[in-house]
Amino acid sequence: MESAAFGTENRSPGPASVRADLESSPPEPDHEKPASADAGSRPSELLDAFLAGEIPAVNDGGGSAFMISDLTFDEEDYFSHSVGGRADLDNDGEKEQILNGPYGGIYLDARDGAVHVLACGEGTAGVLFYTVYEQAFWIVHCDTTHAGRQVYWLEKYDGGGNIVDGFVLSAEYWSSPDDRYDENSDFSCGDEKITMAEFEALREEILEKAVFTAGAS
Ligand SMILES: [Ca+2]
Ligand SMILES: [Ca+2]
Repeated sequence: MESAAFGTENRSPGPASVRADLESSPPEPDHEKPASADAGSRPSELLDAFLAGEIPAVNDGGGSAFMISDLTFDEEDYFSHSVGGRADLDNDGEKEQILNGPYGGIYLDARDGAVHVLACGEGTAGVLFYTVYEQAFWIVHCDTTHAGRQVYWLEKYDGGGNIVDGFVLSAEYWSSPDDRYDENSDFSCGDEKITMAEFEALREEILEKAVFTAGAS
């Protein structure tokens, strides 16, 4: 994860949000299992094995590995997860597993004989969703619920867990009276300044095919 690229307010890194879940749902002491299954296991079988509680998911970003039993699955709990669908989030022809949940939940990629965290919701200033843009899947974090800004961080992955393309689409209006969004806001896409109309057109394009994975349902 390139967590440092995101804002810091009201955010916790993925592993911490997983850890927070541990407090309401104590882990079972089965972390001694090997982190990888048979090297020949297909991605879909590895994801099935994770969902069945047979293997952990590893977090390349430095967080600890976790079992599905470490996550909260309780409809009554706002910080609950639920098993979502599968989609080719990294454009490698294999489907990844979505766990709907807090701030967009967790996306899991099976590769090299193990299940890896590909992306996770990072708080209200880093809400996770995915979309299809320019004929590819993109993983997006967004910050749209705070005053003074609307920011979308878009990242395109390959099957090796690498980010192969990315850009930030943003509107900032900190300095306007009442944090008001209008044509005088600062709009940018990557390094380029754009107009409000260009910003809104791009935002519409990105949101048109967006799939939101926050919440447990
Ligand atoms: Ca894929
Ligand atoms: Ca993959």
